[in-house]
Amino acid sequence: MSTTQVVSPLKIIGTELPNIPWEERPADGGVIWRYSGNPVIPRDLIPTSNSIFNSAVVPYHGQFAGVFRCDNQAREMNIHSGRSVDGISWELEPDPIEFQGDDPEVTRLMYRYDPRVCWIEDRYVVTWCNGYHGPTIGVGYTHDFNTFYQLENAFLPFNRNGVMFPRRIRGKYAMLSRPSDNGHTPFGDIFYSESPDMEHWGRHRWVMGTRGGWQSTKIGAGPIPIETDEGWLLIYHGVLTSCNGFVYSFGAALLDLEQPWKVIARSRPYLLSPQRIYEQVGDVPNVAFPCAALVDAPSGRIAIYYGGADTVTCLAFAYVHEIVEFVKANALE
Ligand code: BMA
Repeated sequence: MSTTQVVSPLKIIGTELPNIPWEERPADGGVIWRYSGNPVIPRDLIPTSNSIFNSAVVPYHGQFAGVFRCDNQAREMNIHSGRSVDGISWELEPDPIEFQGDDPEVTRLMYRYDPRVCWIEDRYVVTWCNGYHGPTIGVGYTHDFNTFYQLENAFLPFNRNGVMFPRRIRGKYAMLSRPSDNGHTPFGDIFYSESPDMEHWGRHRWVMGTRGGWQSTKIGAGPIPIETDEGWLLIYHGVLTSCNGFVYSFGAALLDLEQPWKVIARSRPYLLSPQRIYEQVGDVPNVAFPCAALVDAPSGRIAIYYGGADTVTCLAFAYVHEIVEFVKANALE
């Protein structure tokens, strides 16, 4: 593993991650390039799984841990804990996470999918799309990826893509989300909400909505936003409706640091669209759906984890400062 020295005026707020999974940019690579060994997680890594995708990983005690969307062979959607030494080769718990909580009305399982994991203050906060008479945003936390505690659902149904910011903003916890409907929602804008206690969410602000092309049907926040001195780098998915159905790509935006509902710039082209066979062929064709990014702040290297075709988990690499430059140089008006 080599660490290319990149000179950039952009300052990334974060820690070093010298063992970030990494592969150098190939000769024909652009701003973002895929791991040559994709997919990193096959659909059948655990005996009961139909598919493992749209999953979230974080650094953990010098190695890596995460929460993984595993749809089982009954096609029930749930989330599992997992660990890895190198971020590429993963061991997942065969059984889904069982959340501890005060109120069985809240912890009762309907379905869980599309987790995100965010280190905030002293714990790993997990958010996911939680079935509670329709999809809403479930919130929980863990200290060790063994015991997980569940808090109140953040919102009323219907909502998806709940993504926490990694620190308080203006003294409050902050989350992006995407209000939706109970089906394969044909619309969707990103909103910002804040909370004093991670249970009561309010002061909702509209962040951004659909635009042309790859982001014309709906958009939703992807990985935990990355803090830079120029703003929050948000990688987000965008959906277009083709004659064959939805196509999920992802791009990036830069949000104001203290008022993240203010968009500084947003990319007109996508960063990555489903063009490889493992993104085009699977249970849901043409889906590249990012849920996590590891960051090595000093070098700016990031490793983006995304689901391929709602079937497998994939990895792509980029530099934070190059994505920020890409967003600014290719910004929507
Ligand atoms: C969304 C979610 C995602 C999925 C996507 C494409 O509504 O269900 O988990 O990747 O559709 O099927």
